[in-house]
Amino acid sequence: MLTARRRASRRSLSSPIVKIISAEFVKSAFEKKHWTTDGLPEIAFLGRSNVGKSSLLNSLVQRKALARTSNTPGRTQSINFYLINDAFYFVDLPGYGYAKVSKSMRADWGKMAEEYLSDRDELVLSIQLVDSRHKPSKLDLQLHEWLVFNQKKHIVVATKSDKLSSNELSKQMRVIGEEMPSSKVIAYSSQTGKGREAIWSEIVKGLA
Ligand SMILES: Nc1nc2c(ncn2[C@@H]2O[C@H](COP(=O)(O)OP(=O)(O)OP(=O)(O)O)[C@@H](O)[C@H]2O)c(=O)[nH]1
Ligand SMILES: [Mg+2]
Repeated sequence: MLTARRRASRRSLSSPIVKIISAEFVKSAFEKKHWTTDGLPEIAFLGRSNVGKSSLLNSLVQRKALARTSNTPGRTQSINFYLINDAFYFVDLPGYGYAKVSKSMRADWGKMAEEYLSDRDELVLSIQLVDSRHKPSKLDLQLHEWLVFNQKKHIVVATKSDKLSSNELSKQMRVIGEEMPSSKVIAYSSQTGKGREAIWSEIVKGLA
């Protein structure tokens, strides 16, 4: 039988988690000409407003406030670049689907996001977030179909899983899986860290 210590070391050996040496906010871009230009690979975080993009990003690098989180949906309106380990970027895209923003702002979201997603050679993986408590919305499915149709490498992360019992979560994972059948779906909670290693493992694969 393995001792607890050996078990722990075996676990850490098999852990895909990247050691975070540095994580820094680099810039907010409102236009293409402000995107970064150093050619490092990028992982993008996409999802409706308030779904937990900034929280996921913070929890992956274990910094409480690298990306701003808030209870005010629609807070992140620019494309924000965070440099991790001087090696790659996490890119926090504005949340979509917030009803109270103006029509032109909603159109801007589509334009800005589609421009980034379709033109960006540095993009190696898109992480689409959906709320684990709900069936994916029409906008979630629209974005998802766009990613699939355009053959963009992506995974789906079902956030806020701590708000469901394990039975409810299994049911919701089935529901989400049925709506997004061709994609990997990972249940996640920024409160408990559930799913964090699995997401890192996909990021490492994306960067390879
Ligand atoms: N319980 C729980 N709350 C979460 C989780 N992830 C995010 N939240 C909360 O949800 C709210 C929104 O989270 P954010 O990370 O700011 O969401 P966002 O997608 O970045 O939002 P925008 O920038 O407005 O698009 C905050 O109050 C978070 O604390 C989670 O896994 N569990
Ligand atoms: Mg945010």
